[in-house]
Amino acid sequence: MSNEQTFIAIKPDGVQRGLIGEIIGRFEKRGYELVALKLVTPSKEHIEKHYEDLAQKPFYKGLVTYMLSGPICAMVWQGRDAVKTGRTLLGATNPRDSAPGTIRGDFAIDVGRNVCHGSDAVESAKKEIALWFKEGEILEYKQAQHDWIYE
Ligand code: YYY
Ligand code: MG
Repeated sequence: MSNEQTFIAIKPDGVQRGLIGEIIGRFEKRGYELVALKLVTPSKEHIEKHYEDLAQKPFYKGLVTYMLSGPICAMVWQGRDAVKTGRTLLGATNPRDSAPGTIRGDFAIDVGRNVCHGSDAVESAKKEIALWFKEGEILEYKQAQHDWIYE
């Protein structure tokens, strides 16, 4: 499906380190279509909801504090296999295991400062997009380069 959507966020460290353009560029150059984008400082409740599945993990409290430490660049990217390929572009959760050439493999060292978030499944992408964006904030348009990317 070439209209699969995934939620990608540049975490506070990525924003503060000036990596927004670099990260957006990787998705753009791969051929994905940006359909929503905003810079936000979410509430504690919002972050807790976003990471609710991890509430019992020992790193949860630190994760929430980290995610509240500055603006987050929230995005929706669209294209064929956007969820799976988005995760590939990000690299492994722990940058120690992320291959060079991936975002985390190129720009991060510690798991608790891993620069970016990406949905891990189509279902969670739908939930995350609904949590971070209102309906009117997600655009529908045909990328000018569409027919040069898809056969
Ligand atoms: O989806 P992804 O971000 O790759 O990993 P998750 O298992 O969903 O964990 C979310 C987030 O939690 C991760 O990006 C960093 C942080 N974290 C951590 O600080 N320490 C761990 N051992 C595992 C995850
Ligand atoms: Mg995750």
